[in-house]
Amino acid sequence: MKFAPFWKLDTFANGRQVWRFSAPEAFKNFTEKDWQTDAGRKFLAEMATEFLFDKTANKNSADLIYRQQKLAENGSGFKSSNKEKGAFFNAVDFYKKLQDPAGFWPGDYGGPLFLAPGLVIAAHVTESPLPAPHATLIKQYMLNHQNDDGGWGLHIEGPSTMFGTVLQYVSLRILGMDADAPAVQRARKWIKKHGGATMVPLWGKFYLALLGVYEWAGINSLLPEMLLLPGQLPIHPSNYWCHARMVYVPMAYCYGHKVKAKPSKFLSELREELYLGLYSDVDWRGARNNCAGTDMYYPQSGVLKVFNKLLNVYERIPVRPLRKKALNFALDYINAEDEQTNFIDIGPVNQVMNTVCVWHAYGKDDERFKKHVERWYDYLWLAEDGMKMNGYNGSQFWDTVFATQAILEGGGEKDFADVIAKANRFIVDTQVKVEVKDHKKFYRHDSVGGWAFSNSEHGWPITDCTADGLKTALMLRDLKMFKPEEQVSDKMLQEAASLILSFQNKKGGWASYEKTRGPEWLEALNPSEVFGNIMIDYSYTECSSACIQALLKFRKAFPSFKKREIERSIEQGISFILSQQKEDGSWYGSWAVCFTYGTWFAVEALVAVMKSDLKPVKQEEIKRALNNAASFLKSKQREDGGWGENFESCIVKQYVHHHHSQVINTSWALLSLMAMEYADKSVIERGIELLQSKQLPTGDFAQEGISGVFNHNCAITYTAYRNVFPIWALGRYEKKFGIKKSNGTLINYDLIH
Ligand code: LAN
Repeated sequence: MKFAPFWKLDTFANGRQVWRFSAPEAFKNFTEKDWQTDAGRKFLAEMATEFLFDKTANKNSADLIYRQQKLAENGSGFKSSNKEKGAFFNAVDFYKKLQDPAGFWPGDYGGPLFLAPGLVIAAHVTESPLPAPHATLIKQYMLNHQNDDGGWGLHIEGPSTMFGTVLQYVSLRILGMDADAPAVQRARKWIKKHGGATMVPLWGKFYLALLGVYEWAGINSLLPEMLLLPGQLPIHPSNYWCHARMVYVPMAYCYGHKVKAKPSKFLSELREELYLGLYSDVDWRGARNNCAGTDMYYPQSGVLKVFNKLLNVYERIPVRPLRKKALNFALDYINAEDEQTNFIDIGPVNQVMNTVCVWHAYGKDDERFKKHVERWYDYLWLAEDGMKMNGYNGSQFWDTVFATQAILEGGGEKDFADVIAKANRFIVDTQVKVEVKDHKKFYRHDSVGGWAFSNSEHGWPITDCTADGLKTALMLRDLKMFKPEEQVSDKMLQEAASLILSFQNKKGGWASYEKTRGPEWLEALNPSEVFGNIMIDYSYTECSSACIQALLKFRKAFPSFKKREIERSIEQGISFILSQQKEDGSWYGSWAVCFTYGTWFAVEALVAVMKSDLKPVKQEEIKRALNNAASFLKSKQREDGGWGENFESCIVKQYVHHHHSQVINTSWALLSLMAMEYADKSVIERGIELLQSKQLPTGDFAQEGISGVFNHNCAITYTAYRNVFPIWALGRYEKKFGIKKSNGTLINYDLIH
């Protein structure tokens, strides 16, 4: 690696992580112009070749840049593992080397292919081009992930879609590739073969319209006035899932103002490249409801079609004062979200859209615009396949609480006390301590006591992040390793528990960020075409299980705090989980792949309640549910002793085997079986043997298939999972049965620790 050393991950105590480029001496202080000189171009081109990524064996990169740099920094990273100590110890001993001094584990959270194009387009529209070294590696990433047929998927593992292809096409052109470069030509061929860019789904149309290479007339009304409706009306955006809401607001702003990049020769060329005929001949109105078959996951409902027709009629002569008022409110809303999240915003989509809005409203010299641009880099991640845009500003908190629980499960606090101490610090620091400004005015749920998925600068608390934060904080408290002032205080533990209670839905389940607000029929208005279940925040098995587990643990530590309320809440939560079980004994997982994940969560909650002194009303039902879950898991065990689930499972909602066993699915299945003390131990033994056989000499595990998902259709990378879940499963095993030698004989665990 000659060029990677010029890239360095800057990390901060609050979990912020930003890749910085520091050029070698000869290129120091290079301006954008300098990079265009022969010497500059040569340097960049050579750098790009170092990030050529061979995806024939696996489309997933393995986060090698960060990992190799960190291991090199720690010196001892490449030593092979300690045979005496067993697989759990070695897995943790490796993983600890990747921990940041601030206590979290930085890592790749890429995967979706519609995120970086949003940034590239926003940078172009706002005439704030990305620095050449970043642009070079973003381009390389896109080229690396081009499918053999010339197109790009919705995410790195997916088949080509119009959405993925049009967005990468436009991005590659903006990033300086010629229209006749072979990769660009192949992409254009794909686009034309599938009907041209009028077939791109709504979000693609939106981005193209911002660029001025698609007409706003070709988009159904996004009616900013929706924000002025009474909040009680289900279609008011305050009732949507927060991600849909926070993306709707800047989209409506841009639509209302018909925001558009300054015309240029380049953009006129682009206009003529994307469609089947001449740009001037495109039937924009006729294109509004077009969507390529390759992309279609959630077709427009009849209700949405009627709704769109009505709105489009209004759009011919919108009521001026109303429009103005709505757009002003949208801008207030954007400013509030920016301020509440320190310009990180809830996610990568509204971050860049808000950037464009703020640029449109206040111009490039405004502080707010500059703050936005600074935060772009919080979303960019560098790996051996180039520079990608993460699905969030990182998964810092989530990975930290999982890693901590996994290490504690195997009694790792003795050998890894410093790892645990750092994680504890991070958990204490990232809890939300002050209420978000104007949170009621902008439809935010309370936040104090909660934890976000990434860090506190981002600050949107999530039900299960809060629950796992609370659970982990209680586990750390049980260790009695820390002074009271070093750990989450009793008061803040209680705040977390109260917040969890306040998040619970009437029917007993928990959604992701807020309570479910709108009715289920709102999904009929989902206009995205590519995502399912985005309109409201549904109750999820995973979120509900995490909340139940946390409340059960909390109740033990604080038996009299909101006693009745907590007991009722757990009881109702359990009913929800039971109601979600499928015929075959499994649970669908909404946030990772897939049934092994959902089942693991459900089983943990059911086992935890059965083990507690709270005697649930539905004991018999729980026992039956656990038995069925066991049969399900057993039925999916493979010849080699492992479990392997394909991302397809999430889409088709049926278990789909992967080509190979996967360490992550195997770990979830094993954790579930061990939690319920599955009687046929050979099933567990074979699974553990598979995990051990897959452990690399360093203690690491290879990156296999992609493991995260959202909205049923888009995959997302969780780099930490390949380490954390084997650690967890091995820890549980060794704690119970002792260290298993590779030849199958056990070593007594107590003699070693
Ligand atoms: C996430 C990341 C975290 C994830 C868990 C906490 C793991 C989960 O248990 C609950 C749901 C949640 C919070 C989640 C929801 C959807 C997110 C925010 C993401 C997968 C990260 C990216 C994704 C977001 C929607 C991507 C942008 C796309 C849109 C459709 C707006």
